[in-house]
Amino acid sequence: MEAKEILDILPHFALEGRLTEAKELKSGNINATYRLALDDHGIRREYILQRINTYVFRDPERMMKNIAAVTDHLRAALLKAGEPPDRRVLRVIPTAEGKLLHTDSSGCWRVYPFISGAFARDTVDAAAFREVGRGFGRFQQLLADYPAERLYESIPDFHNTEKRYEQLSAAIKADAAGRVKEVQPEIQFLFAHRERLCGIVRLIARGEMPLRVTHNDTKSNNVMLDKATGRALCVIDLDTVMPGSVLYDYGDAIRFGASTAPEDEPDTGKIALDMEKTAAFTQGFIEETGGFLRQDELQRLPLGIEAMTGEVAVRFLADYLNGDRYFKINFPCHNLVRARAQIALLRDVESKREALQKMVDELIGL
Ligand code: GN1
Ligand code: MG
Repeated sequence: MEAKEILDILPHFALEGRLTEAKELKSGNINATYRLALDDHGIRREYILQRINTYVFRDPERMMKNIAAVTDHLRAALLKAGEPPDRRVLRVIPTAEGKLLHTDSSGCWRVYPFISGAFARDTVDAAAFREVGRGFGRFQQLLADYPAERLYESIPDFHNTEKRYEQLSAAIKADAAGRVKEVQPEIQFLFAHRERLCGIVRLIARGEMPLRVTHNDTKSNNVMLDKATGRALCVIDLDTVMPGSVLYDYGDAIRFGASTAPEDEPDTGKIALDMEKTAAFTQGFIEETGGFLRQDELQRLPLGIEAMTGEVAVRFLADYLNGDRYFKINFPCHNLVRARAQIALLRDVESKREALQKMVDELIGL
């Protein structure tokens, strides 16, 4: 993306000022994200401009309606709780025509104000990870009375692990990139874990796990923390807010934020679950959600870690076999490295199953 292209996009949005800086933020795997600074008569104003990946999000207009509805609800809930919402909830900046998106031949674009005095990180220490837990927990709490069935499913069956296995089976069958022969141990490992990893799907199907409004992409870098106080301020990346299980949000957050190594660490010997970070996140999360989640949901939180770690391994491996069409990659076997890293993490999580259950049981007073 050239600065010139950004200059072409900006006049379509209801923004004041002249562009002075544009920087691509590379941590996301799906959309293209730019942090912009504008000079508005001597005042510096910062924004996030994103090009939505329409291969992944098939109906961006409806997705943006979800985001507008959810952020309106959050804003009202914060005001009711006596908290100024400005830095605590995303705000969609409309286009000059009053729409939520600008679409032209260069893509599908949206703008949010950048939240000032805040930061988000892939890697956080235990204290900051507790805050991330509070942030995602509070998000669920503020949305607990939002009717989940009103939300559009921006990616149908996003955390339906069973469907993810079906997609992996189809990828193996098609072998579009001729890579199946290289990944036999990974395929065997993942299929041997199918029953266990589809545990949440089974609970939902049997009516034993409620559907709530969930975020569904709870990486630590999706909570902005206040630079001044270190406290959780605002949950971002609302593209996949959909009906789901609390185990998705809890499990995905732990698999990303409590691993001792990055999600794509090539040296699998470095990958383990950090129990101190896991406990810190769990405390923060339960502090905010303990009041409305059912006891059986809380007790089952550890299953979320295994299910979300295994599910994303299935997704990375399927994308590798399909020839890397979904996730952005930085080198040719990036998706395979990611899948192997998640398998290594899953092995370690499994070995800590009892300790994880004990930790959760103690925190919920069992
Ligand atoms: C994608 O792009 P990002 O970082 O928001 C993906 C998540 C995966 C994650 C793995 C819509 O998230 O489900 O867990 O990569 N988002 C989508 O890093 O597929
Ligand atoms: Mg995301």
